[in-house]
Amino acid sequence: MKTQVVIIGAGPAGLMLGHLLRQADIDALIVERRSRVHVEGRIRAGVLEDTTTNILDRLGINTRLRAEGLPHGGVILADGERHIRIDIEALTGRPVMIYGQTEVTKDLIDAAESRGLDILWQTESIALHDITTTAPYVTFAKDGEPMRIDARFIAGCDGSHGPSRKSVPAAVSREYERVYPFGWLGILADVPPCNDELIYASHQRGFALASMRSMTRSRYYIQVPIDERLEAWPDDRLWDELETRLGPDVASSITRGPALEKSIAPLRSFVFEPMRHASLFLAGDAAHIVPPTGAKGLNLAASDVVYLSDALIEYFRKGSESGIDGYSKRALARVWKSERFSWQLTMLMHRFPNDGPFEQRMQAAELEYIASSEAAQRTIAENYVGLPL
Ligand code: RFL
Ligand code: PHB
Repeated sequence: MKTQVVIIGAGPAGLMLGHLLRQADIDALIVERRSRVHVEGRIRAGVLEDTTTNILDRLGINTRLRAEGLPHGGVILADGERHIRIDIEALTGRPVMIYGQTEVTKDLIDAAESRGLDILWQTESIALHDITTTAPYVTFAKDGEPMRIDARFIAGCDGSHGPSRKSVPAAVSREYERVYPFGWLGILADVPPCNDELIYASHQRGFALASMRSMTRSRYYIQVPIDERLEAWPDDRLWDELETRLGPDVASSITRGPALEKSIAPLRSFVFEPMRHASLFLAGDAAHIVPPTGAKGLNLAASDVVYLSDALIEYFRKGSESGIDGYSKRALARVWKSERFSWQLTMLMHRFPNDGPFEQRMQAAELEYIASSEAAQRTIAENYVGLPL
């Protein structure tokens, strides 16, 4: 097979990139390791910046998003004593949108066929070849048959464990990493949310987050030690802990229900530079990871592929390489700012095992400052809603 851009991975990065290229009449094809059912069922992000909703608008894949998404004009930081409301919309003029990554993924997959975006599901053993030439190709197996796709470019949108990043030699790349000594235990349940806006709570026993997917589906998280076992958290223990950490006022509004999904995700900050190596481009989690505290992962995947599709369209339409040459630098500039925000919010809101009374007073003083300063609230609001592209 032959195409112009072969995309590895049908997560948000790969799917959005594929659609942006197809909209510009560029041939693209996606190769995905998992099944469609698996990809559509993965429970992940829930908060979309308007940079991300704008892409879905631009693609015309927004009917359900506009009908079912919940615009949120504010977000709450709670510190045990008070709720600090960050009025995102008043401070930035823009809201964020609550719409699950599962729904974004489903909408993009549903629209793929009619737009000539082929997705090959359940492929095995993908390998990248000749990426330093202008005729790279990938090989893999599908239904036991060996296959090969030739392309002008390869887009590595294969997430944090995919093979694309590993194809870039260590001699020309650099990794930056911070691993946090805790994870997030998440629960999804078909119960109404406890509050009409998200609550990020800093508590002596650890961080907690009250989020939602809709007015009938809630998503909650608590900070747990990195080596925590899921079996240690039957639903009732988790609901008890959420009530404690979110505080009595919120607790009285929590509706309990059986877990539709429950899992523990480790927290990590990671950046891989550069995001291009000759004919290979990296986008999304393949190039960087943020801790989920800032709700930035999916949104960074979206901004990467806007930059990348712009660059590839310029290349195929005008024969100009300036866009593709500038891609890595342009994308990384936004990546590092989101890394900073996600790291800072993580440091502010979590309990660190080695922190003493001084560090805890610093967290308390920072929350106190945020509560009293519109400038501090504006800084949080403009980062949370998404920095301009
Ligand atoms: P994905 O979604 O991981 O997709 C990569 C795809 O590549 C496939 N793949 C392969 N395909 C072929 N061959 C191979 N060898 C392959 N290896 C892998 C995978 O099967 C998969 O389909 O990466 P992408 O597209 O870059 O998207 C990134 C986002 O998924 C991620 O950043 C977000 O989910 C992060 N995130 C959040 N982001 C937000 O913007 N807002 C949030 O509120 C938010 N909350 C979260 C989150 C992530 C979480 N977890 C589970 C880590 C909450 C959590 C708990
Ligand atoms: C979620 O609803 O899954 C969610 C919301 C906000 C975050 C992280 C995750 O910061």
